[in-house]
Amino acid sequence: PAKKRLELKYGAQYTGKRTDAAMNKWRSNRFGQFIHWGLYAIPGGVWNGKTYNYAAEFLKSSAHISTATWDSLMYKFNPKKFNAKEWAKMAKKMGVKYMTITTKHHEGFCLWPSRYTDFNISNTPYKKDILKEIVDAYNAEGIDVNFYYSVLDWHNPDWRYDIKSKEDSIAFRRYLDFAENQLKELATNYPTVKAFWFDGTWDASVKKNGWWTLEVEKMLKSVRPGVIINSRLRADDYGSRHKDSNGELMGDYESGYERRLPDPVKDIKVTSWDWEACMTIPENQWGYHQDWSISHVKSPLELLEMLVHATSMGGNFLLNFGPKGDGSIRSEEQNIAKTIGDWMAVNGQVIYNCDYAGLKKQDWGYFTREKGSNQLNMVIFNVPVSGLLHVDVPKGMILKKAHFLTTPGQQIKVEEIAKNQYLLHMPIKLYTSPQVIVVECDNGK
Ligand code: FHN
Repeated sequence: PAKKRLELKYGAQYTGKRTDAAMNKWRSNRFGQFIHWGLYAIPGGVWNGKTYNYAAEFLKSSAHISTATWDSLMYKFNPKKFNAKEWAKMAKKMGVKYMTITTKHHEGFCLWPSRYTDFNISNTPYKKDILKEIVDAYNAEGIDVNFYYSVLDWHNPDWRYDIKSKEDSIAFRRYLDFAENQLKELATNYPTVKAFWFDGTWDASVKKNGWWTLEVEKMLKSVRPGVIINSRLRADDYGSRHKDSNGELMGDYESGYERRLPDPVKDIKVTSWDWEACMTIPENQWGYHQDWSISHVKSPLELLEMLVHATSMGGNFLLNFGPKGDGSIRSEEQNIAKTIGDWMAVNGQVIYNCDYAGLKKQDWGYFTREKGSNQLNMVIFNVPVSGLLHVDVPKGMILKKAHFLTTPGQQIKVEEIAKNQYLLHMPIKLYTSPQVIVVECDNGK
């Protein structure tokens, strides 16, 4: 029997993908830079000479540092080497179309001069509105800026993990007002903000207040029409998160893919909604950590493959950077940005504005395609020793001609081997970067 639909007051507000201009732009961006920057960048995972291997932005908790001690890091926040224009230029060269920055992470420190707390940038030796400098510099490069906001807050005494008493519910209500005021302040004072990226919403206290998550979604959308909200903000009447109790996605896109991607074969269902995956370069470090030898550090090629993988399944890829306390960006991150950017400068057309192509996944790599285009893109990460690339097409689709993106004059042999099955003959040699083949096709609609 069909499951009965529940009447929800705080559930999904609509079904299906948003198709307005703001959402279409968000989707076409495909590649974004995540920036985790806060007081945790100063110790960088090291406290009293001891290195803590857990995520650097959790050092306060890993090293059992008192709130008063941690908060006093504020008086050391003076990034002498910070240059917003350099950050934005690096991002532009890497090929990102948007950037999402931690306006406030779990520690509670605000990168903007919030009137609702003293724990903010204006009380640091730096004093100036660093968030504004960053927004302006990125916008000047044509990069959309989105705001990350942690609802979980280790600084604010009214924050609660759960509501177990009358006192808890009074304090937490004050906290929710505080957070909503801050969000309204951000949306009002930074009018170019394109999206809000919520985090720290998994605790029982938030789940018991699903009404607030909807109120915030509505408030932001009324202050900033078109603004985009990730699913992580939301909880419904029953505390169901991301998806409501009827299984409908809440917010505008699914943001549960963290340090992982959907399986390209088993999880094809993700292509029917908007989603974004966020990724760290080391194993699990978002804020700056001095010692990257403690885990595997992903190579530019691994990261590029993830970006293509996400695009091939209709998702965005948000790659994280953790600037240092002095405002500079570590050389490892600069090198990664450069290598990815060099590839994107040549091949970006198979990422931006591209989507799931509707073809069966093959071992050599990924398909991407611009909606409605008669050009199919193949991005090859694993070249078979035979040089033969297998392609199964949906019924009615015909592959006509193919060439490497960079050498349009040189045809690659397209051989039809059986009904709806082709082999593309790729020259056998050593390739040192992901190759892009563009196939002209007839969709046979
Ligand atoms: O605890 C945070 C973590 O520091 C980081 O901000 C990530 C980004 O998605 N979110 C939380 C863990 O889910």
